[in-house]
Amino acid sequence: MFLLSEFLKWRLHSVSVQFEPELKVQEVSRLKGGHINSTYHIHGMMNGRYDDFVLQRLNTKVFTEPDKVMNNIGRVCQHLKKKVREDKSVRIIPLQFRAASDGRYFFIDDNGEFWRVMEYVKGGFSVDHAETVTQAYETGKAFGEFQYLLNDIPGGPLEITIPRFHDTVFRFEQLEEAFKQDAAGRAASVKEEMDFCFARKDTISCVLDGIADGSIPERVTHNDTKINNVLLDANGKRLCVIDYDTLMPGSSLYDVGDCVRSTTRTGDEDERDLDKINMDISLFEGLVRGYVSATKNILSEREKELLYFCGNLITFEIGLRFLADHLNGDVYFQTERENHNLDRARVQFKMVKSMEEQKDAMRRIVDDLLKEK
Ligand code: GN1
Ligand code: MG
Repeated sequence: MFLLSEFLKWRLHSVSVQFEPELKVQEVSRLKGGHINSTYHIHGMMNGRYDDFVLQRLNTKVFTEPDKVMNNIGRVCQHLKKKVREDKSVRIIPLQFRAASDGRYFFIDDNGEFWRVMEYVKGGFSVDHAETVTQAYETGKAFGEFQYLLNDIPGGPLEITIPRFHDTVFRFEQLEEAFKQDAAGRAASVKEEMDFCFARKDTISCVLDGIADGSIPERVTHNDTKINNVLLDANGKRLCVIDYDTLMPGSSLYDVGDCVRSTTRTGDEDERDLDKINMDISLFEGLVRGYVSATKNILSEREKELLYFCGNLITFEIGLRFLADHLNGDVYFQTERENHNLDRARVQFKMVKSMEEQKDAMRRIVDDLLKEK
């Protein structure tokens, strides 16, 4: 648990009352998990009743156009609410944002910081990698359902809030540039990691190629489908998909890929002991089973063909990003220790290796699941 300074608590209180003027804050704690925004759990008393909510400061260096982020979120929430009303079999509940006293769903403080408030989903918990096949299945099903429900969102494509976010070729170029610039003087110490990346450079354009030739449709995608962005209930069933900031036009394969990266990993995203890191094939099976059961009817042939490989691709891409940030001096992802981003990059590359070794089994599993009725 992080200890918050009295000043920060006071600040969080003064922002909270912009959304809930009657609120008497009782407890504030930091919610861990994200590398970009700062997120807090507020427990308070309002009109004689206890209430809990999530207060979040958006990182506007990363999300440079927060109004566009909120527009996308507004559209998606509205559509999801309609779907949940219409179809009682839908399990995932949409996030609920609270309006500030001026009616807007955010508040900008005197320092220009961008804040917003969401309902705290009671009884929800998350894990950083799957502990059971059921958790893997529920995660795949949650993101599959999310994608399926957004398949017919009206009003055209969402806004692009971070251009080229999952453009793996661009991410590779960014790494090359970071290596060349060597801003933090770390290039000489990552030769082995760079060799690993260059050896795989020709495998990274398949999704972009598919989007360009039309065989892969651009959909409404979540783009940050880590397992800890699904809340599970006390019975381990999917309850809610969270973290809507990177909702954008994208490929379904990005979302499955990031899900595979986090869900099937046998250790933490920043584990230092790489012997603990592998891709667990039974978790992969559970995850794909859940995802396919929700999306089979909307996937194109090319999406199906690349389903077995997208975990490999996105894990590699996120490894490139962590390594680039290490070379740039840790300017993007929040870090808590020396070489934190390098440790994270190494875990991703170990996962890529493990997936390469299990490629045939992964392909077989996907093919079999797609054939099942
Ligand atoms: C960041 O902050 P968080 O954990 O929600 C990042 C994702 C990465 C992820 C790696 C906007 O997400 O793209 O996959 O870290 N978000 C952004 O864990 O860059
Ligand atoms: Mg995120």
